[in-house]
Amino acid sequence: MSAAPRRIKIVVSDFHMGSGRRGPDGVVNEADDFVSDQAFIDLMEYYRTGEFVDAEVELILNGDTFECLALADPSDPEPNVITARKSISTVESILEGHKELFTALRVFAAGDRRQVTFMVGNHDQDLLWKEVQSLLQARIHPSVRIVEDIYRFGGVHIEHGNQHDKHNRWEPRQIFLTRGLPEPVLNLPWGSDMYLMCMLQLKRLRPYVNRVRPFKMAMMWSLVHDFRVVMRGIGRMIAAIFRARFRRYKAMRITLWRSLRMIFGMSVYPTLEGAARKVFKGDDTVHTVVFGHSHIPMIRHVLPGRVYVNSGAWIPTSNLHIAGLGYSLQQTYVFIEQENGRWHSRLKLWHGRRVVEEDVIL
Ligand SMILES: [Mn+2]
Repeated sequence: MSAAPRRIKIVVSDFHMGSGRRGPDGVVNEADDFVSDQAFIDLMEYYRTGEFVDAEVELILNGDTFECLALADPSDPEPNVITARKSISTVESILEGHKELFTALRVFAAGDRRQVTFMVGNHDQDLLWKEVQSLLQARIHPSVRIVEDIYRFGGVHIEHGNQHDKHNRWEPRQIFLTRGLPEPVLNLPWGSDMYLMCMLQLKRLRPYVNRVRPFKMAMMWSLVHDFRVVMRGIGRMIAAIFRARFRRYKAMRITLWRSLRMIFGMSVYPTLEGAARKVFKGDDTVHTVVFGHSHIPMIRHVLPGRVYVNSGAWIPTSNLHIAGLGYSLQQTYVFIEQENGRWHSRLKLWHGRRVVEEDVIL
């Protein structure tokens, strides 16, 4: 008599993988924040061997796996006009820059009882193109699944989370813009558009800009210690907002009013607890909500018997909050297992097995 195989789902998110930590010329590429290739390769190996060799394991990469926004070509005058062709070349450069990781992903996906699923996030909205989805299936495995919005099974609700954050939310009824354009382009959220049109230049100047939390304290710190760059950033933002009003393609223009509404409604890096509560209230059958996006790993019983888990992010973070002061890299993931017919989730920290050295990101 053989026991039924264990059923497990592993959720990770926010890898923000770029074109590799080293450029083709061998020079360090500061734009790539992801240095956990070996650790993740080890995690995938761990969950397909030993006690898990016969288990049914699904690996869910819950959005922002690919850092497509930061890979915009600096010489491109319209980085926010993202065609399928541009997205393919961006994703190809990420597959190339993290070759070993994707080879390991291919090995993982090839198993009969294993599945690889990509969710779409706001930094890898490019995965919405059918052409990009086919590319991933061709390069990794034909069984690879891409979920564009929400993934639900047995009372578990998984999504990246940006759709609950108005700055980074895209319009689900119109994911591409076509009117008045020579070819379809991604309909970017306001946050992605501004990231491309001003934050990116700032990131080239201060590569850690997106890795310091909380946002308010990072602003205060920078006002005191890096005044000129803050002023430059604000100047660029104002210029970008004004220019957004007069763009070549009408469908891509952003009114001043819309930008002002976004800026004054700002809550940068929310924990998304409120959004989780809303999902629970909207559906009685959901007992677990899993998000990424916030980069803040957490597990909370927001309502009796119902749990919200955030998978965190696999990129280094500088925390300026007094309660968690310092620089850290927490390779967190959500471990979901079916026990007696019900899915139970836990937040875990991957320590890796063979990692004895790593690139330093400062
Ligand atoms: Mn995100």
